[in-house]
Amino acid sequence: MTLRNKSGRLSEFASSHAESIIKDARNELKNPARRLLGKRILTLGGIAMLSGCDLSNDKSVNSMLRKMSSFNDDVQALLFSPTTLAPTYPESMITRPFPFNAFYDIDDVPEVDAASYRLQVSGLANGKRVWTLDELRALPQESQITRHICIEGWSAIGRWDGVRFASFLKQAGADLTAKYVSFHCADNYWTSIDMPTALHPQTQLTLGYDGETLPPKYGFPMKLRMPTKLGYKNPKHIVAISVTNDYPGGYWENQGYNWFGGS
Ligand SMILES: Nc1nc2c(c(=O)[nH]1)N[C@H]1C(S)=C(S)[C@@H](COP(=O)(O)O)O[C@H]1N2
Ligand SMILES: [Mo]
Repeated sequence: MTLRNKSGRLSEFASSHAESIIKDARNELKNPARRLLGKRILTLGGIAMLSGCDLSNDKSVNSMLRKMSSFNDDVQALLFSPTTLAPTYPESMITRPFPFNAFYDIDDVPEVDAASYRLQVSGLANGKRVWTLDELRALPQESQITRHICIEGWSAIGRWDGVRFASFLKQAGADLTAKYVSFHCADNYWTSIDMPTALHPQTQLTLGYDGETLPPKYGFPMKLRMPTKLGYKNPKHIVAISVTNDYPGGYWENQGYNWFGGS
């Protein structure tokens, strides 16, 4: 079987987890139309895999996969390149003011108390399990100026400052071979991502916005910033992170938004 991602490199993660990821996603396909879609995709995908055709060279397989990937999580995950970077922009292109969005009005943004804030890390992690804000701030920080794209039809460029999520996961003793990382938020929002995206170099545990402490409306005290994912995959006000092999879903994902939600 030859599974290749966008950059044409064999994805070991994709090969080793393909079957179980497909199984999990299939279980999630609840309404009849999506179930039918899933069935058809698995058949075509199965043929591609079983025939051992080179997915990066075979044009017809490629275009078939591209079509499927717009609505199929498994295929998107298989094609995700862990190393391809999202575009970055100069400071002059930052969108001001940066838009606010949530499943509620800006007046209802949760107020999280900095002093009593604790980040819980649970699941497949054998390192440190509770983090204070000061401990997170003491970790090496980096910045990115990237584009946030919301499925509701807007995009904006912002600067986010924080800790590279891959190094945080290592410090937290996370099992980096697990399939998912899930996030629970102070406003009861939740979402989850695949491990290759969690380890992507631009995936950031964000503590600052535009050089300032992350303001409440953008997710104080901490959010996850991923320029490779759509807005709803970027959780704000994170209070708990879990490393798991059990498909965690998400607030919008469970209402029909695509789970992979990215490039
Ligand atoms: N906790 C939490 N995180 C969330 C949401 C939310 O409602 N609650 N909305 C998501 C959506 S749909 C978008 S577009 C972005 C908006 O982030 P912003 O307010 O920083 O622009 O947050 C995402 N993360
Ligand atoms: Mo969004």
